[in-house]
Amino acid sequence: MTTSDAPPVAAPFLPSLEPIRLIDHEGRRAPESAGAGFAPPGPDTLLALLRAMVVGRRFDDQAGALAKQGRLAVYPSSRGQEACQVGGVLALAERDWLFPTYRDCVSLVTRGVDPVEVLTLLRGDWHCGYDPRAHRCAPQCTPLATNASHAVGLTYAARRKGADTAALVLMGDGATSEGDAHEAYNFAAVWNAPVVFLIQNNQWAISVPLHKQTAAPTLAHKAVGYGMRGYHVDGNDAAAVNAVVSRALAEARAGGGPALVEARTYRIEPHTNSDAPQRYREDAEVEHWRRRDPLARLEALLRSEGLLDDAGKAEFDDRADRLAASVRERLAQPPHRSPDELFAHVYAEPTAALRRQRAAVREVAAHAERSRDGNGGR
Ligand SMILES: Cc1ncc(C[n+]2csc(CCOP(=O)(O)OP(=O)(O)O)c2C)c(N)n1
Repeated sequence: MTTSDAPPVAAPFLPSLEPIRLIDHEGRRAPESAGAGFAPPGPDTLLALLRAMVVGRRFDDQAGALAKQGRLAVYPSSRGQEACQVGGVLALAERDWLFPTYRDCVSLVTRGVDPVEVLTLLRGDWHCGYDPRAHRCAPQCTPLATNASHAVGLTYAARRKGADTAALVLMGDGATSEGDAHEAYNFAAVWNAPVVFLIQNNQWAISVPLHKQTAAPTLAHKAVGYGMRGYHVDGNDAAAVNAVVSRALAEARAGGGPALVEARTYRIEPHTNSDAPQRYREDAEVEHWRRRDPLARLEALLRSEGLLDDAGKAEFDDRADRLAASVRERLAQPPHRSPDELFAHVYAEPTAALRRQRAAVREVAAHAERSRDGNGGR
């Protein structure tokens, strides 16, 4: 029996400084010590991870091209971060919920949302673009970290109703500096909510590097202060992300509480197509991370172990090309929406201010219509 007044030790929560890695940079199985007791997924899951990453990258390239053509207003690329998004989403059960950010279009495609619906909002079309309930995917959030407390509320409520629902929250490193992130971590731990926060640490919050955001040894260490488990994983190793998130979700479902998983990765492309990254980061850094490509790493492993050959890879590429062609075709025409629709679904009952704004927009639209008719007659 102890008479100490000291609080319980934090050691069980402590993440490793070295990221958990199951496949090394060259595509070989990493030594067991690097895997921290995690086992790589079996062949079927490894193949599914690569297939989804190949499809995700092709989708991402296509979306980038559509932004260049002006068919999308903006596009935040996922290139380099596919292992995080795919590894995390493939750990979810169908009944679970996904809470993505603007960066995470590839996670939605992996979850099975129609890629055109994923891009609907970014082309200035109808609101969220997909039905969140149908896919159990929350709308992509643009305000940083607001999705985190939504996930805590949803899973806490589901648990009280007796449902076995867990949630995966995707966040960036910059989002961890927001008050909303702290509130969500705290209440998730206090309420034992079955939520896994997967931080894609791509090392930049637009132009702000990680060391200007935090003095913590790793972002995963932040978990300790809230009383939840923290895991630090190689975010370019899809096998490791999948294994760690799968275990964290299973522990959360079994009543073990939430977890914070930091996946260390890198954003290869600009923050969005309107960013100029050469103003704040070195080309050499980008090149270093380009050589750590998550797709190449898993492909090398699968080929060396005889699980994938040229024909198998060509099948993945074909699937990806077909998806891109369908997106191109279906987004060839610009959307025709009434500006009036901006005001639909903001509140169940529009406020007085919204009604005034809607009336003002209607007036401007009517004026534009009249002048178009007038010009047309000349
Ligand atoms: C609450 C809030 N503050 C500021 C912004 C402006 N903003 C947009 S993206 C961004 C950086 C986000 O970085 P990070 O969380 O690391 O995500 P990444 O874009 O790198 O995936 C900022 C500050 C915002 N969207 N929301």
